[in-house]
Amino acid sequence: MGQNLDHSFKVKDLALAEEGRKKIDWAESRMPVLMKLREEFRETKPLEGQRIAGCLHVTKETAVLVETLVAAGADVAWCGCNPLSTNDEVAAALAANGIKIWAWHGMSKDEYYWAIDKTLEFKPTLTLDDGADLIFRVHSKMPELAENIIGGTEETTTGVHRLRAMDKDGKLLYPIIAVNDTPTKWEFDNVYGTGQSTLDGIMRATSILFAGKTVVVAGYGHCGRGVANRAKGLGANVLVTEVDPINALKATLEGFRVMKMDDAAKIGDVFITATGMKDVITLGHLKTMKDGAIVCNTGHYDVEIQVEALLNYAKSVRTIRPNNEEIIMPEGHRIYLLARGRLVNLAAAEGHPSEVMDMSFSGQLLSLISLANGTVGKDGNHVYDLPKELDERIARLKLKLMGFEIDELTDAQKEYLTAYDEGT
Ligand code: 3DD
Repeated sequence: MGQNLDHSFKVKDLALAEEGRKKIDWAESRMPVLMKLREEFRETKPLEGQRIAGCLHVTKETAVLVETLVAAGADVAWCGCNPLSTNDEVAAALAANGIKIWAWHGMSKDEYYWAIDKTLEFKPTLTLDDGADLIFRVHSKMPELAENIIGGTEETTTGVHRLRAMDKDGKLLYPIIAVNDTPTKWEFDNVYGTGQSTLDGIMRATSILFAGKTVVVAGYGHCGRGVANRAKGLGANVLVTEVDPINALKATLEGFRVMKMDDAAKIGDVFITATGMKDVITLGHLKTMKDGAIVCNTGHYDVEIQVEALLNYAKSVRTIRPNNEEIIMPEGHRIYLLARGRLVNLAAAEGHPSEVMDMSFSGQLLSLISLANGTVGKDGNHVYDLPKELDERIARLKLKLMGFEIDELTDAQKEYLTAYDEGT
């Protein structure tokens, strides 16, 4: 593929582009729904004239989304949404293909926000976020940009929680579609994607045997449920900690032991936080853990484990394997911290498999098109859901491309749905 370099970008090393292109080609072969939609929208160009600023992990799957947005007519500028999650080969391939992208693995905090500001320099008409850092940047530092912004989308649970809070306080400067809350994202990406990719990250950073290990999963929401069930499938003894009684009850009835973190800390071998909350594993917990305990986080932000307190308290720290720091505690036991407490699935592996991102990113695409054509977001600056018919379009296409067929309701059955004159 020839190189198109007459645009602004900054990546680790453009020479990595060829390897990155192979990764993107591989992802395209596993994302049939997005590729099918790309064919359709390449012709109709529903995003013609739109300028999209994207802040989302730069992975091989994201590259398929970016190049689909361009095929649909958009002008795109991109940055990562986590300093540790950018795949440098993929970033190089996007830059070589004419994409304005500022992203590399291991960015400092200043470089991270510098990159976000670079994407905002081209005055977007649409924003795409994962964790809402770009949206927050517009709202806190450049509110004047909002007059050009038709709307935005948000990919992840914690980002949507915060945006709904802003909506409630009347603080949103433009409408947002909560892609995370779309069933074809939430029920699959969060459960099966997070479940598999989190264990993938742990395996790459430790190469441990899961069978027989006591795995403690903090949080039994969609993500935690996926992680717990995948670990169980590998033969681990899985414990769950929770603050929500309904989720805790679900975990119990699905066969997991539920207990307080204070108690789990003493017996766990591997700890995985998936709560979206801060201070879930504290220094106090870390002090009581067994020698050799492995600790990591799969939530979007790196606040779930008290990493700074741990590193300040440590007697010594050394990187024993990539994304794996051995911490000798004053008490004498060793703790293994993965990816410095940042999301282990993207920092130590490749994130979710392409097959689930296929649906999540089709939701992103259809959401952006719905904002651009005005079918969603015209009732004020609020958080909106993707219309059900669009969500079902993704599901139907996925099933068809997987080779499955489903039944359809007959007219009589449709009538029965709303009838109230028939009983048992
Ligand atoms: N996320 C997980 N895997 C990803 C991948 N392969 N590419 C891009 C992003 C990826 C994170 C988010 O899409 C989503 O799962 C979340 O809720 O953060």
